[in-house]
Amino acid sequence: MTLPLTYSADVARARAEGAAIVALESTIITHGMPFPQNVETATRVEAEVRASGAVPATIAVMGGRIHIGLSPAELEALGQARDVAKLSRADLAACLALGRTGATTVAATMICARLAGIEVFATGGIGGVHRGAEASFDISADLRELAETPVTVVAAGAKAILDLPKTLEYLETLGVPVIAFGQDDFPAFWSRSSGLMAPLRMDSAADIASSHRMRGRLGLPGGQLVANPIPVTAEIPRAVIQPHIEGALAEAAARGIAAKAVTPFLLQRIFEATGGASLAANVALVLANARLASAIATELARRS
Ligand code: PSU
Ligand code: MN
Repeated sequence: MTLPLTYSADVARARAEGAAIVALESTIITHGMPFPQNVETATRVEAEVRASGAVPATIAVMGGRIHIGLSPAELEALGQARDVAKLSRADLAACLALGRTGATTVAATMICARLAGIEVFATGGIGGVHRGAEASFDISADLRELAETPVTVVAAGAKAILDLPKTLEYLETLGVPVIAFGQDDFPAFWSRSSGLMAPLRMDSAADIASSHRMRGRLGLPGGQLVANPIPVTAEIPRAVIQPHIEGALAEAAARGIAAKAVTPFLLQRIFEATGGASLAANVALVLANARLASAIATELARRS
C-alpha cells in the first residue's frame, strides 16, 4: 500500500537533495484568518521560508490525497473555499478514505510532515487546554500529538483564549519539551509574555536542533514545542487584548459553541473586535516563526 502523498515539484526536489524543508499548516488559512489576508499571509510566509534558505511545504488534504507543498492556485482555492473541513488526528484517515478535502490543524500537519520526512513545522499558535476544561474536557489534540510525533513545532506560544497554566501542566504531564526562544517567559501569542515561566529556554537554532536529534537517539517519541515571542514592534500588550478575549469567551458560552467550533469562533470574534491590529500582529509573529523554523531546519539538514 503506498501512502496517498502528493509532493509539489519544489518539495520533491528538496527531498531528493536533502535540503531544509519547513512544514506549514492549512487550518490557519481556512479557519484562522479571513480571506484575502489568509492567502496573502500564507504566500508571505512561504516567501519568508525561502528567503531564510529553506523550502516551504504547506500541507492540506485535497481530493483524498495529502498534498505536501501547494501551488499558488491551490493555496488561493483553499483560502477562498467555504466550509472546508478542519482535520485533526481523528479526522485525517476518514477524509482521505472518502476522497474529500480538508485543512490540517497542528496535530494533523505534524502527522503528515512526519510521513513526508519533515522534522520542522512553523505556525502561529497551537491548540491547548481550554478555559473551563475541568467541565468541558476540551483539550486540543495538538498537545497529545506533540507527545507522539517527532516534529519540532515553532509557535508564538498559545493564545490567552486558552488556560495557559493548565496547557503548560498538561504538556509537562505528556513529557513534551516546551522551549521559550531567547527569553525565560512562555509567550502568549499577541503578547511577548504570559507571566508564566517556560520550562526550558534556548537561545539558538543549533541548540534546538541538537535537542531534537537527542530525543530521537534516546528513542523518545514526540516532538518539541518552541515558543517564539512575537517581535517587540508587533506586540499587543496584554491589557489591550484581554477585554476582547473575555468578550469572545462570553459570547461563545452564551451561544453554546462547542467542540471543534470553539477555536475558530473565538479567533474570528477577536479579529472582528480588534480590527487590523490583531491581524497585523498575527502576520508578524507567523513570519518570525517561519524564520526561526527555517534556521532549525537548516541546522538539521546540515547534520543529516
Ligand atoms: N490557535 C491559533 N490559531 C489557529 C489555531 C489555533 O492561535 O489557527 C488552529 C490550529 O490549526 C490548531 C487548531 O491546530 O486551531 C486547534 O484547534 P482545536 O483547539 O480544535 O484542537
Ligand atoms: Mn477542542
